[in-house]
Amino acid sequence: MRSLTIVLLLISACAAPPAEPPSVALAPYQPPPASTPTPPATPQPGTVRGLVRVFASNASGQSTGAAHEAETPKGLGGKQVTESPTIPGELVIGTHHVLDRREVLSRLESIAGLRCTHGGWASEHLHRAICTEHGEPVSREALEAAIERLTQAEAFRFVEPNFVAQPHFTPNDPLFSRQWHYRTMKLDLAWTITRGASNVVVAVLDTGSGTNPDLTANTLPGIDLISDVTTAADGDGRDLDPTDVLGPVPPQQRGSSWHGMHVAGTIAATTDNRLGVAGGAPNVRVFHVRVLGRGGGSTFDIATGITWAVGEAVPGLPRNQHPAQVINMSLGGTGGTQTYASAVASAAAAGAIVVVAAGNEDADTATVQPCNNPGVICVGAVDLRGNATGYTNYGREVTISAPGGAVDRDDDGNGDPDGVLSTFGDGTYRYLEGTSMATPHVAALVALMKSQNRTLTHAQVVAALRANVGDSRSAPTR
Ligand SMILES: [Ca+2]
Ligand SMILES: [Ca+2]
Ligand SMILES: [Ca+2]
Repeated sequence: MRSLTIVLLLISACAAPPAEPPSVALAPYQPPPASTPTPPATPQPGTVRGLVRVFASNASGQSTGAAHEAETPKGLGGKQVTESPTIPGELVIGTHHVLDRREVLSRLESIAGLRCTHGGWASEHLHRAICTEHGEPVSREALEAAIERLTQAEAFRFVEPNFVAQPHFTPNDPLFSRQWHYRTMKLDLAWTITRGASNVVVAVLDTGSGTNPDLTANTLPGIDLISDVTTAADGDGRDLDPTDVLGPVPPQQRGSSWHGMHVAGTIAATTDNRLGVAGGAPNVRVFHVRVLGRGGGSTFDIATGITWAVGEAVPGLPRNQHPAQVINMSLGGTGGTQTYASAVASAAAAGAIVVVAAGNEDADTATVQPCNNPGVICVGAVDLRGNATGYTNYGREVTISAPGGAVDRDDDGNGDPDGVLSTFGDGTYRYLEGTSMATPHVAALVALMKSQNRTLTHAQVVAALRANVGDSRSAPTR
């Protein structure tokens, strides 16, 4: 079905778009900087003893992707970028023959009624005209009408407005060149339209928070909703400190997996700050809802997280002061249908979009919760080439696919694993792979969309996503 090759016209209503097609070129190899994104040290398989698991791994564990046919995705599907703004009152005029400035201005006035001054040459056959009316630049509409008349009269070889061209936003974060996963989604094109609104908030329901200076500025206060003391491993049940103390994934019994920190960094790592990585929605904000602890988490705690995140009253808890418009859940299992349905309905009623992972078992999503809840956007994983990864789950429940990476591959030959590079809670940056990593790419994209239009519903978001993806026969829906 669909791999996420996004052109983001959907969020471009009031945009200042780029003048050129986006670059998808991958960066050449560079020697590792001081803040080296460390290749995976220990396997973190997705399976844990709890009902609900994270969908990530930093070592493939799957030796073959043979279940998926390799095919290059089609790309942009013929979508056009929104027309650029123009410089008021200005025209660029191409001529067949060398004309002097008076002749150009004379034709503009006699044929189109335009009063202009000559604004110089780009070549002997390329002139600029600056046209005014009552001391103001001629309006865009009047210029368009004049261009029509001049074209009809064949006054020149061509006449067109002087358009504003802009560079694609390339953040100065030193590790951005290794974040191939944003470029394959064409998020760099999206960033010329919006980098997100600071009042759009994404809740990350996952393992808890850690410390990474590249994420701090975009992080709002969160909550620890793990009700079972053993699972929580922080000495108590629910509390207002989402700091992670123990990862959910054996065999690591000490320290965190920093799964939630990695997910949060993909959404909103501080961007263009000359440090570390970029985030997918650079100016939106995130908060951590700690729902996964030792061995995983419970569907009850996750449901609590959803309702609290969107600002609903939860007896016994202070109300969330910064309700989320988007919820990221890079987790799942095979139970809890009614519990998820109830919580997801609450999110929908609050206008929030719920984005979840499809899972990493190379299996059908029919029974995967909450992926199979019709109210969520369920995300599969593709690799650097846009093909389904060997691990991704697949099925008609998968809404869309996004870069999840493959850490045992180096298809771009840059010497680094083709995983998703993001923040860890110990201040480092790591490559991970998984539908867990694909999901926050879509959550970030939805946050950008919400930044442009806060009223977008689940159905509208899904329709917009589906209208702007490339097809790939190998992507994870069958
Ligand atoms: Ca606690
Ligand atoms: Ca950064
Ligand atoms: Ca690579």
